[in-house]
Amino acid sequence: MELHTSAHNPTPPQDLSGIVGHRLIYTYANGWQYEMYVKNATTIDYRIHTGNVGGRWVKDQKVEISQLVDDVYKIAWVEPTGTTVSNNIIPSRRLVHGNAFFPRWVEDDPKKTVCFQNDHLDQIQEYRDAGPTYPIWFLTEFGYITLFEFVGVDDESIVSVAPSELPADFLDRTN
Ligand code: FER
Repeated sequence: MELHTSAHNPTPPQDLSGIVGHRLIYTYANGWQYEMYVKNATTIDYRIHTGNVGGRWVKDQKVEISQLVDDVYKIAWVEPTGTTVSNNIIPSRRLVHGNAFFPRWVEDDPKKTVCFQNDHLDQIQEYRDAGPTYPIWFLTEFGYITLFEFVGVDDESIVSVAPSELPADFLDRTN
């Protein structure tokens, strides 16, 4: 069924069942490989496998998830680092479009953010507050989803170890 909005009702009905409880592994056009587990309608866990912050991983990042139309979603959030991310995800087309806005200190020294962030929140917030924030580094890339699978909601075992602790063939699994 096609859903119509109007000036009086601009928000379409929201059905997030096509994205919540799913794991996505995707590769950006610049070669960076990311994994996102949409743990529930307000929370993601993620791991960054390769790229300038390869090895970084995060649990319990609060996010806003919107269904734009049909199988088109937007997931957006603000990191404790000060980085903001707004990604469009179209699972049926295996397409991600990522927009990430990084504070200057992250671009200057990305390794400062490579850790299991949950164990270092005080340090990360010190970095964030020390800056510099500007000029923001704006990264915009398309990505391709190599794995998209339903793994269930609120499962703490899906993202529970560092990228380096995963089996060597972890990223090879595609569907
Ligand atoms: C993504 C793009 C950017 C993503 C995370 C980031 C989990 C940002 C990470 C960071 O703070 O370094 O698709 O997905």
